[in-house]
Amino acid sequence: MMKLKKIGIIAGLSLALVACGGDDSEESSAESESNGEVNVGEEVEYTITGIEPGAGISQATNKALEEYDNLEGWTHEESSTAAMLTELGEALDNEEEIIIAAWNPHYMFAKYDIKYIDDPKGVYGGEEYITTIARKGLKEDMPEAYEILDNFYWEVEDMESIMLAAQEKDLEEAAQDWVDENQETVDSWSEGVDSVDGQDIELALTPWDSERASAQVVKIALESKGFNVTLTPVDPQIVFQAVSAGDADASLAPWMPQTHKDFYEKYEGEYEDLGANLEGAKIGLAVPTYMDVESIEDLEPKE
Ligand code: PBE
Repeated sequence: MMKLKKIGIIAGLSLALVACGGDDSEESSAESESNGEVNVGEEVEYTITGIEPGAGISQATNKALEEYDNLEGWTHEESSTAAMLTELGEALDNEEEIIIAAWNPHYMFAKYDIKYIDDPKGVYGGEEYITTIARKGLKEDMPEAYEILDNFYWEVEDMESIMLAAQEKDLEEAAQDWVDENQETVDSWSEGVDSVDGQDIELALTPWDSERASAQVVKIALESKGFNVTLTPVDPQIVFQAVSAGDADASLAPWMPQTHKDFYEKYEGEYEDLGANLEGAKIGLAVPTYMDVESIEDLEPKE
C-alpha cells in the first residue's frame, strides 16, 4: 500500500530544488569593518544558508527576514540539508563566516564548533518537542498499532546516537543496532500488546535523519508484533495532509509548538495528537563559535 508514493516523489523534487540566493555584490574582504568591528553581514554576503524550502525552519527563516528590521535586504538561500552541511564544513575549514539554519537533535552541534544565536523576537520559538499524530479511527481500526505509537517515547541522546552512527553506515542498520542495544525500552512500548497477523500500516515522515531514525525504530517495534510497515517520506505539510485524509495511518515527525505550527493548525481537528515522543528539540540560526555574534539583532542591515 503506497498511496503516498506520488506525493513522496513531489517531496523528493522539492528537496532537490535549489533556490538561488545572494547577489553578485563585490567579494567581501577581511577588512570590511564598520566602527572598528567586522561587519558580519558583509562577510556572509547578507545571506543565511538554509535548507529545503518545505522545512518548518525555512518558513521561520523567511519570517525572521520580515520581522527583524536589521535583516532588511538579506537573502535566505534555501537548498538542502546536505548542501548546507557541506557549506558549513567548508566555512569552518577556512575559518570563514557563515550563518546557517540549525536544529537539534542533530549531530551538527557535536561535529562542528557552532553556537545558536539569540532570537529576541522568538521567531524560532523556544524548546520544541516532536509529537505523534494518527489518523482518526486508527485507535478503533488498529488498537495494537495505536498503543505502540502512543507508547513510543525516547530521549534526544537516543535519536542523536542513531544519527551519528548513520554517518558511518546505513541509517536502517544504525537504527537496528540501537534497537538491539535498547531492547528493554523498545519492548516497553509494546508491553501487553497482542501480535497481529500481517496488518499493513503506513507511517508518513519527513526526510530528515531525525525522523528517519524515529520512523525506523518504530517500524522495527511494529514489525516485531506482526505489522507490515511502509515508511513514506514527504514534506512536513504533506505529513499533516496525508494523516488528516487517512492516506497515511500516523506520523512521528511533527515538531511543535513552533516549527510545524502552521500545518498543525491548518489541519487541526482532522487528526489525533497522541503527544510528545521526544522533548528538548530546538531550531534557530547558528554560527561558528569563532564568530563574534550573539544575537540576530547584532547582524547589520544591507547598505
Ligand atoms: N527540521 C528537522 C525540520 C523538522 C525536522 C527541523 C529541519 C523542519 O524544519 O521542518
